[in-house]
Amino acid sequence: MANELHATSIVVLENNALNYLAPNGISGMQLVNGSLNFTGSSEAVSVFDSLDFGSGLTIDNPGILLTSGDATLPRYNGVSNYGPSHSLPGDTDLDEVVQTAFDSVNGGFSTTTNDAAVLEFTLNRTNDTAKTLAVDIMFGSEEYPNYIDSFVDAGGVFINGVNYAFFKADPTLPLSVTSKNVESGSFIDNTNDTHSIEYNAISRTLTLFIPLADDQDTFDIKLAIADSGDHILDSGLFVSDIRTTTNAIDGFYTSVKPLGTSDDVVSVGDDTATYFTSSAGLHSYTGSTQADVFDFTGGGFNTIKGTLEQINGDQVFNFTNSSQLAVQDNLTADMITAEQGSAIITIDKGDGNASTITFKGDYQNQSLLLSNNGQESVITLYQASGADIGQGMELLVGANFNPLVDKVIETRLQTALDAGASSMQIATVLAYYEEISQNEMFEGGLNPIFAIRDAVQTLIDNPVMPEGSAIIDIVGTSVGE
Ligand SMILES: [Ca+2]
Ligand SMILES: [Ca+2]
Ligand SMILES: [Ca+2]
Ligand SMILES: [Ca+2]
Repeated sequence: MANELHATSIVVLENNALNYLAPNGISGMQLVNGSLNFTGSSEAVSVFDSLDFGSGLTIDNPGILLTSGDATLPRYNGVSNYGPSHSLPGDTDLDEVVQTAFDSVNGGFSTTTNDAAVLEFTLNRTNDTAKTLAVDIMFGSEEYPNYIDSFVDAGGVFINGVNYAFFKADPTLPLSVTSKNVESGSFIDNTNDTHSIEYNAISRTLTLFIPLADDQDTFDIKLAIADSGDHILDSGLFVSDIRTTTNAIDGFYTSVKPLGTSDDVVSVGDDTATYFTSSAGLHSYTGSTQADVFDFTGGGFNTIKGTLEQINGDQVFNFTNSSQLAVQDNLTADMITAEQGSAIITIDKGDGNASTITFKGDYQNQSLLLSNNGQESVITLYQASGADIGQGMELLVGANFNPLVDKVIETRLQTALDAGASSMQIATVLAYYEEISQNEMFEGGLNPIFAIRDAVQTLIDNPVMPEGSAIIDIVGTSVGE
C-alpha cells in the first residue's frame, strides 16, 4: 500500500528486490541470475510502493529502505535517538566513505562502520543505448543534530566499487551527517516532527546519474548504509526507480519539482546542481550556477529563468512550444548563435564569458524567436503547433471555474487559436484566469468573464510575433539525441 514501509524477509528480498527498485525492468539491462545478495539484519530493510513525508517531500515510485537499524521505523519523529543495535559488522567500502567525510573534522571518533545493510546485484548491458544509470535516493538520520561530525553514519551507491553518492556532486560531501553537509543545506531539519518520519533530518530526493563506461557491459551495483563509531541511532537510505537513460548525463542532482499548478521552482542552493522535473500547470524554474537539467517530459507550460551565469552548461529535455527561456539580460540577436546537434544555443555578449545551454533532441527545421523588453530576453521556438495550443485550451477549460465561464473561454480561445495565437500566449491567459478564479471576491467589481474576454481579444489583436523580436535560425545539419 502507498505511503507505508513494509517488512520483508531476506529470502523474499533476494528474489524480488528488482521488482521494487525497477518494477518495469531496466531498459537495456538484464539482472544476472542469482546475483542479488543482501547482507545485514532482516529488520534493517523494508520495501514501499511510494512515500509521502509531507510538504512536498515524496518518493513517487516503489523502492527499498536500507537502514543501520530498523527499517519499519515510526512515521513521526517521537524521540531524538531512535535506532537499535544489531551487533553486526560494518562494510569496508563504507569505512572509506566515513574516512572521507571525516577528512578534516575527525575529533578522535572511530572511522569504522557497524550494522551495515548492503544490497548488491549485477546488471549486464544488453543494449548500447543505455548510456547512464539513474537512481533516486533520499538519506535520513537520527545522528542529526546532536552527533554532527562525531557519529557520522554513512550511505553509498557503488558501481563497480566506486561510490557515486555525494551531495552537490562533491566527493568531499558523501551521504553523512557532517557539518559541511548541514551548512550546505543538504539536510531538512525534522526535529519538530514537520515530516512524517522518525529521522531528525532528511535530504531531499536526490537523483544520481552514473555514466556507464562504453567499454564495459557488466556493472556491480552496491547500495549500502551503516552506523559509525557505535551501533545505535539509525540512518537510512531510500532507493527508488533504478533506470537507464539514453542521454549521456552524469552527476548528482538534487531533484526539485513543482508542487502546485503555478509555482516558481528554485534550486535549493545557488550552487546546487538541480534536476528539475515539470508537471501540468504554468511554472517557472530558476537554476543554480552549476550545470542543471530541466526535464519537461512531465508536461506543463515551463519557463526557465536565469542569468547567463545560471543557464551556462544547462541541459533541457523536451523544450517545446510550451516552453520558454527567459534570460535576465538585455540580449540582441547578434549575440546568439544556435547550432543543430540537439539545439546548442550560445550567447556571447563579447565580454569573454559566453554561455551555452542545450535543448536536447531533434530541432531540425526549427527556428528560435527572441523577444527583449530591455531587462529580460525571452527565447521560444518560433512555430507554435496546433497540438500544443489545443493542450493549452484543454488545460484552461479543464479548470472548471463554472460551466458558463468555461464555455465562454472555449469559444474565445478557439477564435484566438484560429487567429494564430501561440501556446505561450494562451498560457498567459491561463495564468490570468487561474489568478482571478482563486479570488473569491473580485476587487473593484471585476467580472471574470469580461476580463477573460478582453485578455483573449488582446491576444487576437496583437500580432503573433511581437514587435522588436527576431528570428534565430538553428544552423547546421547534425541531429541530436
Ligand atoms: Ca527521531
Ligand atoms: Ca544500528
Ligand atoms: Ca548511528
Ligand atoms: Ca545552471
